[in-house]
Formats: sequence, C-alpha cells, structure tokens
Amino acid sequence: MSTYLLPDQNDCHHGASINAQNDIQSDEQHMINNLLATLPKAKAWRSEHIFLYKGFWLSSEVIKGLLLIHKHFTPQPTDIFLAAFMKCGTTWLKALMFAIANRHRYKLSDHPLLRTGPQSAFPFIDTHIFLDYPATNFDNLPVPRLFATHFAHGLLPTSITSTCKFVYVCRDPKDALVSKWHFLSKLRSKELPPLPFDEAYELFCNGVSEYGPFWDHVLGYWKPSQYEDMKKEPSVELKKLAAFMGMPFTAEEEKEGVVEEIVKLCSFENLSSLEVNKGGGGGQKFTAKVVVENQEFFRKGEVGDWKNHLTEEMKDRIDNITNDKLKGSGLTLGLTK
Ligand code: PAP
Repeated sequence: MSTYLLPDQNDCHHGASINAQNDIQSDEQHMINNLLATLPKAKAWRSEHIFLYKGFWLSSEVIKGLLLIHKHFTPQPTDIFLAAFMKCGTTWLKALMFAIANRHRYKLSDHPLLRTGPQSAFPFIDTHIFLDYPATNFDNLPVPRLFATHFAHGLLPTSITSTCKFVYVCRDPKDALVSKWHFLSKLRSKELPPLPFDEAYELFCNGVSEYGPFWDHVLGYWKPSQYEDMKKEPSVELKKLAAFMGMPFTAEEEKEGVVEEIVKLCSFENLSSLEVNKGGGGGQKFTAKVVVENQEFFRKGEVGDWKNHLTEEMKDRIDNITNDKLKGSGLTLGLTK
C-alpha cells in the first residue's frame, strides 16, 4: 500500500483507488506486454533492460505508469508538478515545496518532515499511479496537489502540461551521473553483475539510462531551477520558488525569518541527520518489489563530487556533449570545472 503525507491530519495516508480491484486488469497488462515486445531495448542500470519509448529510455514499470497516467489521471488547474531527471534534486525540492505549501499548517519546530522522509511528502506519480492498482485518483490530496515526476515533458499528457504549473530542477550532468550510478548500483538486482562506472559513463554519454537521454530531458522543460544555484543562494531561490508556486512570502514572514527557517529545515545537513532518514524505518515504496530506504536519497549532497570519478578526458567529453546539445537553446547549465 502506498502512503504519503496528508496535511491536516499530520499522518500518513493510504491512497484511494479508482476501483477496488487489487490486481492490474488483464487487458491493460496485455496491452503493456504487447507494447514492450515492440520496443527497442538496452542494458538498464537497475534491472536487466530499459525500453526506448518515444525517444526516452524507460523501465517496464514506469512505462506502465505512463500509460496509466494517460488513461486515468485527471489534472486540476491548481496542481503543481515537480519534474526532474533522476538524481537532480527531487528529494530536496520535495521538502521545500511541501514546506512552502503547508507553512501555515505546521510549526517549523514540530514539522512532519522531521518525522517522515521528504519522499513521502507527496506522490511520485510515475509509479504511485499504480501502487494501489488499478489507479490512484489522488482526489484526497489538499489543494494545491503536489506531484513529482521524472518523465520527460513530451511524454506527459498535454492535459497535464497545458494545465498545470511545473517546477523543474536540474543539475550538472556529471554530478547527476555519479549520483545515479551510486544509487542504482545499490538497487541493482543481485542476480545481475555489477555495472562498472566506466560502462555507466559510456551508456550515459549515449543517452542510455533510466529516463534518459539527460539532455533531451532538460531541453523539454523551460527555465530550470539549478541545484548549484540552490546550494549557493538557497534563500533567494526559495523566495523565487514560493512566488512561482503562487504562495510568495510576505514581508512579515521574511522579517520573521521564515525563509531561512525553511531553508534550514530542508537542508541536506538537517534532513540527513534525522533518524527517519538514517535507516530509522522510513522508506519509499515505488512498486510492489522496489522499496527504497530514506537513507539512500541522502549521499553527499555536494556540487562537484564527479571529480572523484571522472578523469579530465571524461569530464571534457561530457561537457562537450552538454554544450553541443544545449547550443542555440538559450539554456546554460552551471557546469562545474
Ligand atoms: P531521485 O531522483 O532518486 O529522487 P534526487 O533526490 O533527485 O533523487 O537526488 C538525490 C541527490 O540529491 C543526492 O545527491 P548525491 O548522490 O550527489 O549526494 C542526494 O545526496 C542529494 N540530496 C538529497 N537531499 C538533499 C538536500 N536536502 N539538499 C541537497 N542535496 C540533497
């Protein structure tokens, strides 16, 4: 059963299903299997294969999620989506967005984020849509409903992308690559041989990793928040984020230091030191088989850890790919030297 925080009740809530069946409807599973059989496949980082679907490499689980989102999800104009490529700052932004949206409900000194990992703050729709299969309707979430996704913009239904606000966070792909390799190596099926870093690097440069190619993902969204900027000037970025969400901080809140308090609450140092994020029993259920402990979402939380993994030559190659792909787009990423 999937759970997420339900403000007002200060506890975890089980998502309601659109109907009462527990197993995926056989005609839908049949449709998914038929589709997977037609798609090009490649080596995955976590499981055996990922599949090329409409230009992006996806696991079979999230392809199922995507089809179900298209079929069942009804967006509301007030919904706000947090979108990101894997390992670019979802955990951090989830905490910040939840804290912003619910700041009038909770005292920061006794906040649910202190007891529950940020992953549970709001649903990760890619797989949450089918955790309580057939599909979760999410209509019990408070307004504005917040959702996280790793799907590329072009994969989502236009009913969502034309209606809802999107916060997009991205990061130097060199750090995203390193973070992703560490994360998925831990989750990698024990029946498979480990994926060496050099091979992961090669696959990443060729766009082949879960939800990749990285660059096409970034180009599909606009005006990203950048992990590196958030690290450098968190209060400035938090104020921009709150304004974008339609919940700007008042002058009084700023004077009272609410912005700084939220920054502190959601900082890597604070969240990663909490019992619930240190292996204290908290975890995120992605699918029936994939459950990830909260501690796995907190590794180093630094800019530039790629220096411990990439040679100068590897760095130049990936930076050149980034510059080439982004050329003419008007978008620049804070690539670290
Ligand atoms: P996801 O794609 O699995 O949701 P995501 O949260 O986007 O992961 O990325 C995790 C990265 O953010 C980790 O980076 P690292 O491997 O380079 O250390 C993690 O440490 C970092 N991170 C998690 N929480 C925070 C935070 N509050 N502030 C800054 N960085 C954070």
